[in-house]
Amino acid sequence: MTGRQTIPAVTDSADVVILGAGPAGLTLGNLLLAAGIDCVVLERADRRHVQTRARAGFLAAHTVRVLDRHGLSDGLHRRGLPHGTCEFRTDGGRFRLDYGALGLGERHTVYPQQDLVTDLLTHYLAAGGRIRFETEALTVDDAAGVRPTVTVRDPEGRPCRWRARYVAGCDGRHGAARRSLPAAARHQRDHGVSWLGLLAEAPPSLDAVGYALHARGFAGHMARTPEVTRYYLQCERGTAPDAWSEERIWDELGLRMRTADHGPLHRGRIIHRSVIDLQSDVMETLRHGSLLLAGDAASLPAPAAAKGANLAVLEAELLAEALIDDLAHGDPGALDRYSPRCLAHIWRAQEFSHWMIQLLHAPYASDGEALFHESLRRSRVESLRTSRAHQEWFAENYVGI
Ligand code: RFL
Repeated sequence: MTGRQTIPAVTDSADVVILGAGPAGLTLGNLLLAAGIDCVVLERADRRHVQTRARAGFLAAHTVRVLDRHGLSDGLHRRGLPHGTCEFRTDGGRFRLDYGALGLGERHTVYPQQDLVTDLLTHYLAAGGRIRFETEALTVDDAAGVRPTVTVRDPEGRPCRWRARYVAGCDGRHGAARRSLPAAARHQRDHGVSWLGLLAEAPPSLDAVGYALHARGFAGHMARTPEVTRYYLQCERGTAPDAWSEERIWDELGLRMRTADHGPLHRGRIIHRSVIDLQSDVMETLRHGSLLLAGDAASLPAPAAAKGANLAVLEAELLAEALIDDLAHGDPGALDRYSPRCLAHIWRAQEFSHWMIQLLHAPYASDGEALFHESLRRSRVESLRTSRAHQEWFAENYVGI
């Protein structure tokens, strides 16, 4: 924005302007609304898109407790499925870990992210929450100041501005909150691995999360609903989502999951596919003046350990507490404590996610130390198979947050 006349007028305001209607933004909106804090959610997509975007499915016990505490968990208790077992398939055979009976004794609840988002949105609207769909935030201006504004494009394509006391950046990895901050504010890592992420219209084939470690690459199996299963296939970086035919996908899943030894997969139509480059990042700090980050905008964990949506809900609760302490109780230190509180959880999740990535993927042949790394990996798998102490550690980190 340069010339003064190009800056659109401020047309509306709220104490907290929340960018993004994902798990982070909608959890935050519900908690602020319940505490009587004036807020609004600005969402780039339309309502249908927000309610049908299939992503996560494994909710940690802590996430369920947060949603329970705030009366947001009816749907997941009615339709979610408890889950506490994973199965590793390797050259040496298969073994199972009943992680729900190990570590802290916690299980996942399998509940599709789009259903959780629908529940959060329904609850927010029923409580009188304000939301603007098809309203894209373009920039967060004067985030360092006490009265920041957000420039948006409204559903008619017109630019306008919202004024806020605080802006909550819950608009994901590529949102306006991050774009308004210097690139140096981020620590990042590219794991060099890509997955073809698939949703199949087929019932789960295992009563466990399946992790297949194979010389051809990793393959994963994760239940979503009794009718839909998520699969992952490690693929070459740069693969187009539609490059593989359905037949090739099922054949490759069969090979890597060793169905000849362990039983067939239920095949079905592939209803969604995307290519995911495994990358992780963490923002140096989650507070930049009046701009506060939560969810994928704060930290992106590669999806190998299913942490992203769980961190988003945890951070939303901590951010709500901090904003309520600041705005309703006049505690000036509350927002300063928000970032260090979250970063401790974020780095724990990142470390475990990094460990999972190294467990699941063989080194590339171009890696000059491939044999060394592959031998370490085999030893790690063997330790996980045989050591109770290692299994306890795995369980605590796998389902914990
Ligand atoms: P979201 O869900 O991306 O929501 C952000 C929202 O912001 C909107 N938006 C904007 N709105 C206004 N102005 C702008 N400029 C905007 N830019 C974007 C978007 O339209 C969107 O509605 O972020 P949030 O709330 O931080 O939630 C994060 C989670 O969605 C994400 O971490 C998880 O989906 C990650 N993840 C998983 N996490 C788990 O905890 N368990 C899992 O089992 C799990 N499986 C997964 C996953 C992510 C996956 N992908 C897509 C890589 C499986 C996959 C395939």
